Amino acid sequence: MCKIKKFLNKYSLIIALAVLSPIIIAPFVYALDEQSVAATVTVTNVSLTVSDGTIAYGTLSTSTTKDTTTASLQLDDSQTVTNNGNVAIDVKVKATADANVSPWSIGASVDSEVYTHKTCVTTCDSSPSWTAMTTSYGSAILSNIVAEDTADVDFQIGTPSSTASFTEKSVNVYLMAIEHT
Ligand SMILES: [Ca+2]
Repeated sequence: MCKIKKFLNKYSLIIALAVLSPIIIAPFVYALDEQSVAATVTVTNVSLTVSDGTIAYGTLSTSTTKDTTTASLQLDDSQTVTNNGNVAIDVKVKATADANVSPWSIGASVDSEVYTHKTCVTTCDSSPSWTAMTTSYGSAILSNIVAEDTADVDFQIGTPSSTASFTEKSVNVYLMAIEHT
């Protein structure tokens, strides 16, 4: 009995460590087992610019059209839309509703005090297809312009068949980018 007690006194520290060791080691094993996931985020930026942004149709007779294509006697002044956001965009257009245009109003075809303002986006210099604008944004005229890409738009004005107003009109146009879906 005395021998056992001496043995326990001598090796008690070793026995204690042997029992505790799994508890002490285990946390360090789990702490080393760490992995990371690299994560980034960017907020959508929908943005466009139009260059050069001005069209001077000049002085025209009644019931006359003039456009920005390179066709004979036309202005060769296509407008270039640039997607300077970070997502693909569609582009819509509308005509001004400003009082400056009065007594004219915009229509699908010219009439007395009614003018037209139209857009074309494909083969406009050779066989244009003109789409009439209104004072509201309608269907997109350009679709899926990717970031940093450009697209050309041509415009055509049509003067009223008759008018009582001979002052210059600011027949301005607005373009809006929406995220392509
Ligand atoms: Ca211009």
